[in-house]
Amino acid sequence: MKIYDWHAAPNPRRLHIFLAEKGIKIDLVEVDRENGRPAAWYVEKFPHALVPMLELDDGTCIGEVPAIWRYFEQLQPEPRLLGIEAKDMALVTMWEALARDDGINRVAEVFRNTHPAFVDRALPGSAEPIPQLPELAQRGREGVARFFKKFDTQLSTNTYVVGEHYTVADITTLCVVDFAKRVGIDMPEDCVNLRRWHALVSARPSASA
Ligand SMILES: N[C@@H](CCC(=O)N[C@@H](CS)C(=O)NCC(=O)O)C(=O)O
Repeated sequence: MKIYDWHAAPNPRRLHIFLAEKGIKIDLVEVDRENGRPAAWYVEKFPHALVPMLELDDGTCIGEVPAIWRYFEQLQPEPRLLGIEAKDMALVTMWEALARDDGINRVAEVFRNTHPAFVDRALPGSAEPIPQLPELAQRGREGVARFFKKFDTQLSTNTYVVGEHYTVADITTLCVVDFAKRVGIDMPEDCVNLRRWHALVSARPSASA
């Protein structure tokens, strides 16, 4: 099996960190870009035109990071990164989804609606031109501010995003905070809980996977 990748991109990073935590090594194929989009050969193989994607030895193509996580968690359960018992699993799923929807998608809204490389490519995965909208960048910035506050509050009573164990909720949240920094938005000074947590999870070897 192999993973099709854009190594520096935030969604593939969610997968790299997960695999590093589990100690799983897989062949990576860096997808080349054509006019900024994934190359035609890749889109033919995987018409959703997004990375990362896991291709199994039988040719099955699995996209969407949580689907790929679930596949590997089933193959190699330890360390458990999707939660352990029913309540814990539900909370991990909830907080990971919040980090994705309130966090990574809001930063992406800023990034894709401002960066010159994304003119007419404001959403990923589409061959149709999608124009940049400055209003969406502004809405994204406001969303990122709400994300910081929400996660700072959650981390005021939790060592990790959900309780005392590192999970995929931490992985996506870390990718949000570091992606936000790339677009010039840092954690507010008064988000002391988020900052404490960020130092903790950034010190794990997986953070540089
Ligand atoms: N929901 C998807 C998001 C994947 C995604 O948006 N990947 C970006 C890279 S971070 C991409 O493929 N971009 C392609 C493009 O910009 O055309 C997942 O969980 O895998």
